[in-house]
Amino acid sequence: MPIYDIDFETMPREGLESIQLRRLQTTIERVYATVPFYKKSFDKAGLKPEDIQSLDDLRRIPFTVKQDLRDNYPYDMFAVPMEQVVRIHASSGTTGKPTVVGYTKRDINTWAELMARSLSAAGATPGDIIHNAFGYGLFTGGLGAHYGAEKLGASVIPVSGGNTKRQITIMKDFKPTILCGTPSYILHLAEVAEEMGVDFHDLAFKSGIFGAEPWTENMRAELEAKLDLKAIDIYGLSEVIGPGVSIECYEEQRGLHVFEDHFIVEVIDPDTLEPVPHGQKGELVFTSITKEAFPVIRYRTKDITSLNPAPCTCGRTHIRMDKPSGRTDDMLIIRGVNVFPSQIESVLMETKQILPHYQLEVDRKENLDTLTVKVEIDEELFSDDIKGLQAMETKISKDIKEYLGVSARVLLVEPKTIQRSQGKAVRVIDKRVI
Ligand code: DLL
Repeated sequence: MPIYDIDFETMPREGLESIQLRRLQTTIERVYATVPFYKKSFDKAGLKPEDIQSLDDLRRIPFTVKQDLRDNYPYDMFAVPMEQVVRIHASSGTTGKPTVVGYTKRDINTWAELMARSLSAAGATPGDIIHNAFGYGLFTGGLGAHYGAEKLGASVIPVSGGNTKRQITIMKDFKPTILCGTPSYILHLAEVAEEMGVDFHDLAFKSGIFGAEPWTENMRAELEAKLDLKAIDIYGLSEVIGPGVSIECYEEQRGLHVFEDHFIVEVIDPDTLEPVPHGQKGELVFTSITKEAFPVIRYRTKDITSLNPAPCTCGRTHIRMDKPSGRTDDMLIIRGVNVFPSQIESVLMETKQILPHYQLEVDRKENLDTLTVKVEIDEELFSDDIKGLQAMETKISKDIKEYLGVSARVLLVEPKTIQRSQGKAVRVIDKRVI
């Protein structure tokens, strides 16, 4: 596969690291001079911008967390005057105020470049037609992929999320070759296509670029089989830039290359805040080194993954992060056992006749946590005898206990009982906090 930015994406590590250091120093000088929050946090740590003499010195800089962004809501983390800000996005978050992020003209251009690289890594070329089902709006998915597609020179269909039947007609008639969206919405698209008698094997897709929420390898297998395409994982977050922070390559589909000429990545132990060795899971931390309007320094993402520095057959020298398995704040603690929704997904999808639509309900009864796993099954199976269903529920519940050590009540439900999303799926309903 051709590489969009061959110079930067395949640069030997030494050259890459010297660029990173130069860009880091410039960024630190700028934020120290323009963002009171960073000046205060540096001063408190007894650091001056000129103390950053090597990439290792980054570790001396304090972390930034979501609460810091909330405390500076809406614009106090911006490093440029509003006259230079040409775009604003925000992520809703589940609690509290949204996080507001801004972009200068150059930031928009950087982001478009990163997304053009990402699309290209997923196999897109200027001749491709991109069906962009990421939501357009304050969410960064839609516009991020849109600008990247245009930068690459591909044709983009800005369908956004929703209006699902019309999307299927568009897929049939406009013959898009690349599909973008959240994996949960794409599954819904597949389901509606089936109802409309449209088979993805008759459509023209070669790659799907899916992200914005965790999805397992089992889900990948399901999507690839159903949609007859290569499913590529893309990662990003509004605070860092949006989608296009990292992406898998078409060749390997194993680990997401972080665009290290724009972001310095670390993985830390969320308890000790110390870096963890490569290969070991921890919390992802990013420092942006080229952004103008909204630079972030050592931003703790809460996303959990590990880093893999091994060379990749695609030729990119940029480090890979493992498929994110969840967020530290997604972790459910059920009677003292830690469990992530993605682990439950893995177990569910090992079972035949289970549909990839599930939801976890957590409650507290008589001071004890309870976990109910609702999952849809085949129409046919559902109309089967009740005994068969119960046996299957018991079997899955046993598997969950065996693999994850947590007791769960499994409830097999009729197809289409669980709410479909147009963007990110709501996997957990935690009644303990309502
Ligand atoms: O979700 C940006 C994006 C759009 C990424 C489209 C990929 C595709 P936010 O709304 O700010 O931004 O949410 C960021 O979503 O911290 C992760 O917890 C989660 N996330 C994003 N991509 C992935 C992924 C966009 N590939 C938050 N796997 C992040 C797992 C992901 N989680």
